[in-house]
Amino acid sequence: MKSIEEKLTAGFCILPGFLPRAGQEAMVGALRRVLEAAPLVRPITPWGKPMSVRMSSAGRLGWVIDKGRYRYADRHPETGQPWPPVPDEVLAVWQAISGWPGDPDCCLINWYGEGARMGLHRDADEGQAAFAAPVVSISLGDPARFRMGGAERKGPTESIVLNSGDVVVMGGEARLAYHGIDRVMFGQDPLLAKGGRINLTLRVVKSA
Ligand code: MD3
Ligand code: FE
Repeated sequence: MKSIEEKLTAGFCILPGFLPRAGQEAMVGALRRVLEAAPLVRPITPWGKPMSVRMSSAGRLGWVIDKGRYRYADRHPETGQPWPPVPDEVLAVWQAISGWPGDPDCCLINWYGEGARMGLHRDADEGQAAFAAPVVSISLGDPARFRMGGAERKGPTESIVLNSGDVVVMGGEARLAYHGIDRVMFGQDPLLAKGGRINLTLRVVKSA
C-alpha cells in the first residue's frame, strides 16, 4: 500500500517522534513563558464566529484575523506588544530539518482544547515569495487526527494521527496543499497537565 506521502503530495514529510519526551517538556516550558507575554486569543472568523482553536504567535510576525481579514501582524492584537522571540528549542527544530538558510518569521501557536478542530484550508497568507520555503509543524500533547489533501479543495484526502513529538514538513507541492484537524483525542497524553494539544507552525512570511 502506498503511504500518504506517495499518494497525495510530493513534499509532505512526517517525522514521527522527532522530539524526545524531555525535549517536548522543555518546549512546553518555553511556550508557557511566551504565552504569559502573548496570551492565547480566539480569532473571530470572517463569518463572525470565534474559532475553536486558541492562537498566539512568536517571532517577527504573528498570524491574526483583523476585522475579518487574515493577515500577519507585528503586534499582539490585544496587548499591542511585539511578539516574543521564537524559543531556541523551536528554532533548533527548524534549523535541523527545514533546509532553509534563514529563520522563520512566524511561529504560530495553536492550542486545541476539548472539541476544537480546524477545517480544511491552505496556508496562503505568506505571500508568493515565501512559498519556496517549507512549513514545519510540531505537535505537542494530545494526539489529533490530521487530514491531508492536495491542491484542490474538493480533491481526495487522507487522514493520519499526529502524536506528541511528531514533526511535519511541508515543502514543494505539499506547501500549498489543503489540510486540517478533524479532532483531538482529548486527555490521551499527559504532556499538558490539563489536557489539550499545542501545534506550532513555523513559516517564512514575505512581509507584514
Ligand atoms: C500542510 N495547523 O496552523 S499542522 C495551521 O495541527 C494548521 O494546528 C494544523 O494547519 C494544526 O495552519 C496542522 C500541519 C500542517 C501545517 C502546515 C501545512 C500541515 C500543512 C502547510 C501546508 C500543507
Ligand atoms: Fe494550515
